[in-house]
Amino acid sequence: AEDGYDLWLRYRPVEGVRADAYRMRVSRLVAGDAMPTQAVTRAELLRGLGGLLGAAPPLSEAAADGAVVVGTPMSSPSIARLGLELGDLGRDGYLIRSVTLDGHAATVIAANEDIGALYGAFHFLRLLQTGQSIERLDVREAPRVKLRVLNHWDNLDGHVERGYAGASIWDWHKLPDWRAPRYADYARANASIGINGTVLNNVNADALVLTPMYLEKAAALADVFRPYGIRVYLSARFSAPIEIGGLETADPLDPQVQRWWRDKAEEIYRTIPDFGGFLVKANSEGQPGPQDYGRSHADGANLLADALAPHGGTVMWRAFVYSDEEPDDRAKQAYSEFVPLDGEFRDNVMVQVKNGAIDFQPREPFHPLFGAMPDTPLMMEFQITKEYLGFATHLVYLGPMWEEVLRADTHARGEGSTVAKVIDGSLHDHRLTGMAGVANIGSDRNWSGSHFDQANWYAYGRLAWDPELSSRSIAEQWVRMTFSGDDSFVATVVDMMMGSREAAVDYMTPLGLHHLMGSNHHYGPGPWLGGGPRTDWTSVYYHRATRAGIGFDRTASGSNAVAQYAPPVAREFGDLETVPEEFLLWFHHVPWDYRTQSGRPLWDELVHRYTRGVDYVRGMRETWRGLAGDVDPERHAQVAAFLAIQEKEAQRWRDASIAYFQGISGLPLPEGYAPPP
Ligand code: GCW
Repeated sequence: AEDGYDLWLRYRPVEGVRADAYRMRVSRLVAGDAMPTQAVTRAELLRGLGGLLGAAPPLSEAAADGAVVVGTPMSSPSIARLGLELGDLGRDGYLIRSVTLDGHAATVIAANEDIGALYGAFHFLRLLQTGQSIERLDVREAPRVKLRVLNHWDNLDGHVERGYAGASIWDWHKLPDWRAPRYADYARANASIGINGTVLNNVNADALVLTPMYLEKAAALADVFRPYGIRVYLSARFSAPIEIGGLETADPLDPQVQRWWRDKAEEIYRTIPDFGGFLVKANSEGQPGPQDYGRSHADGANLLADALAPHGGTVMWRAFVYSDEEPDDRAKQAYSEFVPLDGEFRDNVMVQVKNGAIDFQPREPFHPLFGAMPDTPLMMEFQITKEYLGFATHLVYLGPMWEEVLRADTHARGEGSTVAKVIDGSLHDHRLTGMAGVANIGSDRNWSGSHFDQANWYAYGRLAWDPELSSRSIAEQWVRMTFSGDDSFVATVVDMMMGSREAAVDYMTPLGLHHLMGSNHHYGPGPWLGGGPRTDWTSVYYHRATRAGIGFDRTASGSNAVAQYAPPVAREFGDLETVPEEFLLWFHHVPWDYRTQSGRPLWDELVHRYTRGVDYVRGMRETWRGLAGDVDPERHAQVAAFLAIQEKEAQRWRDASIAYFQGISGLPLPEGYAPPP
């Protein structure tokens, strides 16, 4: 059934002349299976080529015309004999090349390590899945980022925090004895896009996950993932020494606490020899942390880093913090707390920074920490699950949002100091590099809660591999593999996807507005929300609308958050003349009649954009309706139904927001715009 379970690894038959051309080039497969990674590589090629070409190529030992030869110089005598230049490909890189082997036209997929060959095999399959020529191949690929991990916000009771795709896929109850086949499919999907790590449990962590019973369960998952090059990590609760260790303190400078973590690390590595390390959320949103003992984030991170170091583990310490006291501007807190600690972290610590300073909003300027901690490797944290972008029903392709952030210029070392170069380590010369994506995966048959949300998982992996890829080309590949290779279908769907994020910004939070969603659920509009325990959890704190104007003044006359950026960026954002209009109300408080670039006064422009967002969704519905013949009825119907929900919700966002802001501005709707009901 076309239920989406196969993701982008559908391997449906290629038709026509292209199929014949492929068959000529894929007459047999030369691939070993002596090691687990080799075995899964060979199995994937047989499965993929079998599906794409109608029959799997026979396995063979010797080269022949049309042989596909996969392996490393160690595993494959043929590859060793070719004397390929593999030096700079590292552990994960590969090359794919059309060669002459013992007088035969063959294709080699070669790497230094088995895992590189697996990545190469997936790349080769992708060429066929996307209808590329495989006649004269000369591909060289190596990832630009070392740790490419998913963060599951999965609780041990099966609930997924901010998860919209059913319950957790980890069936803790049946682990370790029952290893659901789905775990291997999860690993295949991730390996196909280069993901090499997964944090199994929520950053709001339960210390129980570090007890022997759960470590056994995690070890079973690690066994399933290992052949696919995926390491298991766990979120560690900072107070675990108290909760499961019987200590009275979790003070990072206490020798007993240090010993506890060292012993715990040893125990973990006895159970999971290739354990990746810890992810930690500390002193944020009520989580325990080093500050509870008057210590710094560096003290806390180094405690765990020292425990993991003898085993080669890494600490991913989150910078998503905000203090118990109410700030003058929450956007400034992570920078204020972390920049003074630059250089104080151990070598095996990475600081994991969300893309923006508030919280995964539909649009935020890049986080001011990027570029501001030259002596600390910073990891990117993107949110694949769409907490603030309509959950699973809204069709919102996140590729353009991530691309926008990665291409943003921090100016930390002059022009061209993009966020991508911070993340890939090239800007400040770091070898430890990483990207994290908060997973959108659950027990739903289609994994992600909707067919189009699979694209976000896919795009995340591709960008973690190469942060400079274009989100359009990623979308194009994904559509070809997931739906159809028909050029006009692909162009239509890709266009629709590419505009979808801007549409969500328009109908939710245009012109730099942010954090206007309903409290707790974060789904629908709630710009009117004020009061409560902390103003920085409300909406009115962020939009600051009055009869006179709207927006958060983050310039020198306001919170001066803008000063956290490098001077050229601070100047650009801080000046009304130069601030990009999409960040206008993020940085400035302006009167309702402020003239925007379109010539419309601000109020009219807001109404225009809210309306434009809804119109875009209506357009997507029509477009999709027109594609009924090009997609199987099952998936077509679900996407259509979800688009109908999205239109209703977009309309609600628009109407509610306009009605609310109109109540403040007191201004009439511009001509031609329907009033909210
Ligand atoms: O985005 C917010 C979410 C919380 C989340 C927190 C975080 C895991 O609303 O659910 O908690 O951020 O990133 O720590």
